[in-house]
Amino acid sequence: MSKLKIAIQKSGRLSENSLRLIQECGIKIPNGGGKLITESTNFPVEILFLRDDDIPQYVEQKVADIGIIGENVLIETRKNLVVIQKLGFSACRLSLAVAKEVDYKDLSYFNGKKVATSYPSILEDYFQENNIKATIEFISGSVEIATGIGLADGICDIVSSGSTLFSNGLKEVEKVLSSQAVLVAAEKLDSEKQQILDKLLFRIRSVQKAKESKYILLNAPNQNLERIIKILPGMNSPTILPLAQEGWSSLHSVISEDKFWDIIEELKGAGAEGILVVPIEKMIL
Ligand code: PRT
Ligand code: ZN
Repeated sequence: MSKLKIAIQKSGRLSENSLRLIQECGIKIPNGGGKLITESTNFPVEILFLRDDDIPQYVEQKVADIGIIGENVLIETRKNLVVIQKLGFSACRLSLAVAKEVDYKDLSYFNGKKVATSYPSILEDYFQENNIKATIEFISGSVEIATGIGLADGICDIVSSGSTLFSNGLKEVEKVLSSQAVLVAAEKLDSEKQQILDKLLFRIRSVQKAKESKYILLNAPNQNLERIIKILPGMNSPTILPLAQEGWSSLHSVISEDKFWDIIEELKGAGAEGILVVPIEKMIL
């Protein structure tokens, strides 16, 4: 039986979350011990550990079937790949930045200027779309020092917390692109591999759905139950169990995490007590 080959970053900002996602899908990966390729012991996949910049090419050339990379790398490398699932982790943005003393008003500042970046293709498209004529200076790393050493008037680099820009005397002035980790594949997989991928995707989506949801348990007097049910935007109708205490029930439901804080006061106001909110490990829909 064939195996689906998954390329993930060997070491860097995507590695830990990529491996964790695979493990949360119940796929056991033996401790690699620095190996470049390893097989799962309980699911038909092989994991290839690579530099993130090489992953698009490996997937396009079918050395790997699917890969996990940042959208920034996917777009920059301009390979013919499809995004099959956004993964939500390693979120960041690609932004233009200038020295903090610069009196920056708008993008026209960059006309006639030199900008250093490791993302020349994305930046070229961005300047073209916005009618800016600037010179793009490609550098492969430590982009943030380019203005300080007089190589460029501005930079275009990945920003997450902003502290790298800050500590290099720079300020972020335009967001060029938002990025997160994505699962990519080449256009067509053979049917056996497609079946494995479908199974994997089903698991990934169950894990993601579970992360967005919480299981809620609460106690309430029976006469308030109807009101409480209306407040809870559950999956289906909630489970209601009688408590030993006469006239009281326990109510169980699933809610999305971001809604919880909005409705907690309403629930208390409607007489809910002993509210418990617990994480869900997997959610099968
Ligand atoms: O060795 P390899 O080539 O595999 O790794 P790499 O060094 O090229 O990439 P890596 O591990 O740094 O990043 C992998 C991916 O993580 C990137 O392609 C992005 O999609 C994503 N990501 C998320 C980030 C960041 N956050 C990030 N903060 N990539 C880089 N940074 C760097 C940025 O370049 C800058 O130097 O962190 C600094 C800015 O961070 P803040 O928090 O100070 O703003
Ligand atoms: Zn890289």
